[in-house]
Amino acid sequence: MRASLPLAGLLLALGLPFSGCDSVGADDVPCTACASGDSDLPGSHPESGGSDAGDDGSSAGEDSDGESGGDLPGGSTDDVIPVDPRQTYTRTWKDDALDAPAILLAEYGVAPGDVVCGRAVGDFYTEPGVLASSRGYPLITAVFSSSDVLLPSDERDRVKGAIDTDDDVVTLATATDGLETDVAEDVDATDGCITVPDGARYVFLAAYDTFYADNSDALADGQSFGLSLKK
Ligand SMILES: [Ca+2]
Ligand SMILES: [Ca+2]
Repeated sequence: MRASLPLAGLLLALGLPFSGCDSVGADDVPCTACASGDSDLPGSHPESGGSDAGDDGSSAGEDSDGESGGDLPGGSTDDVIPVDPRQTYTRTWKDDALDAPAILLAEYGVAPGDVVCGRAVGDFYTEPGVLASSRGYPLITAVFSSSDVLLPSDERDRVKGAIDTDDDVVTLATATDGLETDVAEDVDATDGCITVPDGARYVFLAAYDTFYADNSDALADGQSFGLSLKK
């Protein structure tokens, strides 16, 4: 067992994948093990054995935190990166969108070559009364970068140090005037694992949308919108 039962229970209680992500050794492994709550890896179920944890495993709701990063903002003891649903690194037009902040990977203990798994938590309203998760689109996209520079919102290639990865997510044209927003380097971060590319020091995250000013956090199940991160 690599983790204590309270942690396992906590992750499961949050609906987060517990096993698989931190044991992926190969590049570009599909993240089915991460996405599935009932992976067949040993130790993934707190109710199946686990007598080595030293307690009765019934304390799923307590605040014990077996990992570093427990003090990060986001209201969780896991590494959840908050994502304002109005933020993006893509081009916007006639839209009061917010600039996506540059997130220092080292702050989350992530370095090039690491396999990290991300999963959107919470939900947002893509317009009043419409949950983003109801659309069948990605929820969060990401782009790695060598620098923290984000160019003005009317430029298409805003992430100056963007670093390409194998996968691409196609972002949609702006709601107003239909300007193209898609760039080559970004990926769908809604639910999957990726190898952090060489040279990456930062990551930018965006809610997936065509118009950002009317977005708001849905606080689904009391959870702020964000990206749950596991190494
Ligand atoms: Ca919107
Ligand atoms: Ca793209």
